[in-house]
Amino acid sequence: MDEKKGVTAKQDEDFSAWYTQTLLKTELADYSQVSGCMILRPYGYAIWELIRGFLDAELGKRGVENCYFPLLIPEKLLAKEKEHVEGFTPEVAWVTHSGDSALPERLAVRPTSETVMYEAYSRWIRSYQQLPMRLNQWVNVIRWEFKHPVPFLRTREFLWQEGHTVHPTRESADDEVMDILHLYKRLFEELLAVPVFEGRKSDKEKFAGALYTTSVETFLPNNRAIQCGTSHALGQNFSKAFDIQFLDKDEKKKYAWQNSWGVSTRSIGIMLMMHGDDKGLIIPPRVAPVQVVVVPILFDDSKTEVLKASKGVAKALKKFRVRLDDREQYTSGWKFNEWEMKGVPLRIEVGPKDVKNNQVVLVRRDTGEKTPVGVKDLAKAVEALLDDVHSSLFQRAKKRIDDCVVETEDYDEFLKALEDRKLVLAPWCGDPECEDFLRAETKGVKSLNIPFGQEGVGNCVRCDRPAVGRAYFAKSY
Ligand code: 86X
Repeated sequence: MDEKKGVTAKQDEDFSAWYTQTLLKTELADYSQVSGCMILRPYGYAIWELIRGFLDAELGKRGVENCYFPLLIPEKLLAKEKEHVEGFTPEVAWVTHSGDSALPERLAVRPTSETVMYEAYSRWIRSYQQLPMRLNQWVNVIRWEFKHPVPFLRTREFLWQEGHTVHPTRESADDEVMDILHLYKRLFEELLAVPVFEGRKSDKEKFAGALYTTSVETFLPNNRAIQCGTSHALGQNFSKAFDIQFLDKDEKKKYAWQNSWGVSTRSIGIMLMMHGDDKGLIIPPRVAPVQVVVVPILFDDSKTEVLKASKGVAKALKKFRVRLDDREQYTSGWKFNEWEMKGVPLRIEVGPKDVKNNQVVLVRRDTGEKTPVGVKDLAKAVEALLDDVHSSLFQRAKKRIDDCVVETEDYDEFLKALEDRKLVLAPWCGDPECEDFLRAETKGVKSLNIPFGQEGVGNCVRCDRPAVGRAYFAKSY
């Protein structure tokens, strides 16, 4: 028999070893020959497809249409919005040759699609009647980073959706920024069971091409914060650079108001880190490629009945993503370990005694709790249990994060909490210079975001000038 071992690294001893070992052993992802570029195996890619399914349905309701713009961006076009590209230039990958001959103009491999999309928008948009225009694309992008890669969280190539919308007024654009931000919060909380906090990015941390940037952020079990998604108000910065003007109702030509927003495959890594344990992954039910695994417990004298009953169980659960593991070369114990490691939220054991009693045993991955259930109530019980696994995972993560929050107005306490790897909430002026000082004094701590509606909370924790709100700070990815 195959003696494939489970996860041996322990979260408490070496979280990053636990993480990479788990990804590899569960066949979710793999390394490739290019540093920073990873393989998404079917089990991992299925999670991305479920995320996409949720967002496509929600974006569709909002009148967002999917499209595809080219991977390659001429240098001239990329350079057109110098201000926002400048800081990123070392990360741009270039196509320079076909065969042995140099191209007349080198082509950037898209690091993001503002320039290539907005060049077309300037040719397409003429009238207020075309607005708002809302396009989205699901694509790969490349950013040639030099920090050490972390699967899903920091890779040179990743998949994302990027939405790019055009509005006739500032109000229409502002409303959408918040609507998409709330949608991202729902994606993380209702699908991935990852608690997030919404807020506005500091001037230092916002996208340079934006008027303002909003984000959802979270705090991982290894005491590092991470950005989960961003929704930007671009104002008229790009419409002026790319000449995107429309004739309004009042017959005046106006520059359009634009937004862009994105969520990437990083969301998968965040979810996996948030919920896993020393046995391996725990995948929240709504994004689990396999929600229920049925494992027959086979003995020579009852094999036929048990297999038949197991098939019936799998059939009765067709509306879930169910898998019948009837492989005969593995013991049921081996299968339990394998599916636990792979993070399947619910296991159904079917043994000879269960068949006699017309019942099965449900086992939760998150708590290990076992519940016998009669076969006629099965679909209902499974549905309820999956919902309960989702809320338990969310609550457990929420509590862990809340327990790490330190709220303070005192600078010494602030520094101490950051040193202790807490998630710190403190009144802050928001000034880029103050953020530079903070970063220098704390070995790289950044502001995450500034939750909305926190104005008038006193004075900045560091410089004592009036605070613009309370900001979250932590060591982050
Ligand atoms: C910023 C902004 C924005 C659409 C999003 O965050 C959501 C979806 N785009 C992306 N950004 C860059 O503009 C950028 C540009 C270049 Cl040239 C680069 F090499 C890296 C970049 N990284 C981020």
